[in-house]
Amino acid sequence: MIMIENSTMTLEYKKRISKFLSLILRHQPETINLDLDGNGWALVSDILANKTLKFTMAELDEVVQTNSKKRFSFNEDKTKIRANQGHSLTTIDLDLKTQSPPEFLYHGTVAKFIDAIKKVGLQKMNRQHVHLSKDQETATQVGSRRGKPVVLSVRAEQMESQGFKFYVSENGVWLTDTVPPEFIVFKKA
Ligand code: HQG
Repeated sequence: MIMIENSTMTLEYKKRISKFLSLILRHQPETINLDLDGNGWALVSDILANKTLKFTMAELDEVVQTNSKKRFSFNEDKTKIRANQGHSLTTIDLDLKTQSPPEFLYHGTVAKFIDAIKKVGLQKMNRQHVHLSKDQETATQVGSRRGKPVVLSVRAEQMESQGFKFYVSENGVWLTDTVPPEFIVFKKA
């Protein structure tokens, strides 16, 4: 077994742990028989005891602190951990507070989805919410995960004035339930 010192954790190893945490905290806790409470919290001790991917508390701490998107949070005494957003598990209630959005929010996607989005708007697909970014740079990065990015502008303030609710996750992602096509600005390709 390769021992990895806290201070010398490679980016690759951190990414492996981060992906593992996303899997068990957002999508499939059953892969390691992990219990999540109604608000998405798991016991850190349960995670460290898992047999699939071994790491120490110091390594977990480093992954949580240095994660570029702040995907995970500890509770105050670091006995519990949860994902800040992105769940596909429908039973998790993150207890998000509504917030008033800026005039525009942005959504990064790719060209092959545009026809469908024009017809039915932005949908949650496999997640609990539609994810929106506060700036075009972030939306460009989100879209780039799937290919050449297309950034859509969403008239968020106008949506709110018509009764749509917006939330912000712990790590600054704007969330809403759906964005009907009439609130989306489709630029010509
Ligand atoms: C598209 C990552 C067809 C949508 C990112 C997207 C983000 C539609 C895909 C976070 C559609 C869903 C979320 C419709 C939406 N017809 N396609 N009506 N409506 N789509 O991954 O927003 O690394 O569930 O454009 O950085 O891409 O996980 O959502 O392409 O913050 O922390 O369907 O995931 O963060 O894909 O990404 P996703 P997303 P993490």
